[in-house]
Amino acid sequence: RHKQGFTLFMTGLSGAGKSTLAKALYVKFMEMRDRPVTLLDGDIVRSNLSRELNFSREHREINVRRIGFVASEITKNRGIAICAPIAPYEESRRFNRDLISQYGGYIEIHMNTPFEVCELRDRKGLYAKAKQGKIKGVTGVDDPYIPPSEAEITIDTSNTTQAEAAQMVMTFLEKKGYI
Ligand code: GGZ
Repeated sequence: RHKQGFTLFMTGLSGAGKSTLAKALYVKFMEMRDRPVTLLDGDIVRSNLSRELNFSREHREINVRRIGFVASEITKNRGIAICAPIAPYEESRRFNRDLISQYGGYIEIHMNTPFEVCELRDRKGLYAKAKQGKIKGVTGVDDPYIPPSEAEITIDTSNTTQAEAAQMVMTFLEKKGYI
């Protein structure tokens, strides 16, 4: 019997822990040797699929829908897609949910680590640059992040270890029969 495909769609601020969790889950699914796994991390998509796009609302929505389209094809073919863009707007998240749900599972994971913690981590110096006025329109600083209203899983990495966060997702997937 074939299990259905599914998409894990992480959303949250830069520094909230999306990529770290996405990579940990990617490794876990690879080790299962069960189905093909595709990681669509925000920066990888930006430098390949969405090179010409900027960070305006319009372009962010296009970027997030592109990710959703690729994930929907993977899900249709019974694969596992792990997506990790900021995805700050409800419209494109809703669009992806409706699209992907036609073919398999759509699991939205809201990384709701507080802004202050993301800012302290500031791995890529994004928030420092925003503070110095070197870049404008940074999500959480002077650009909006609309929290999802119906996320399947919510994770705050300021009070959860990496292992715990990954386990929360695996437990959810087992309970729902996706793995
Ligand atoms: C937010 C920005 C911006 C602005 C560049 N706002 O930590 P990072 O560096 O690697 O992750 C961020 C990434 C966000 O791209 P996404 O494609 O995930 O965003 S969206 O879903 O809104 O399309 C950050 C970097 O790009 N970055 N400028 N102004 N993040």
